[in-house]
Amino acid sequence: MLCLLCLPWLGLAGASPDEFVGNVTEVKDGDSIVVEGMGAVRMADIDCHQLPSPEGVASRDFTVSWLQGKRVFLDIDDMGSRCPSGCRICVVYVENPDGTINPICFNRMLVDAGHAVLHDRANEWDPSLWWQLPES
Ligand SMILES: [Ca+2]
Ligand SMILES: [Ca+2]
Repeated sequence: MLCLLCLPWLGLAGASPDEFVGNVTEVKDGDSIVVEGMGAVRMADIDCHQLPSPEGVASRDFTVSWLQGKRVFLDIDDMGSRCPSGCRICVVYVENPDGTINPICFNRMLVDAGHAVLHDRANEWDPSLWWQLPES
């Protein structure tokens, strides 16, 4: 039995990827997904290139390859911000093959891969902290 409380995310500065767990049923574009039981989710503090530009397609394909059908862990905005269409704003974490949570959030992975740029909006996160991981 997986012990959720034993997963090593507690050392993450300000991160709480335990607020929702669900499978990704749809990837709308690079930074927008649909999570089973949660609905539409917009990734916080980043902007991907827009579809249908080639860069937008590449961003979406990157997210599809990582997240489509996969289990994700969501840190939901404690300040309650929503995207213009009403969806939740979240930081997304992926699962390692051994079932632990990858401490590098997917929002950062999109930026590191060149598929998104930072856009620090009013919410609970300072995205610069995503590059400050604790020693393990
Ligand atoms: Ca939160
Ligand atoms: Ca922010």
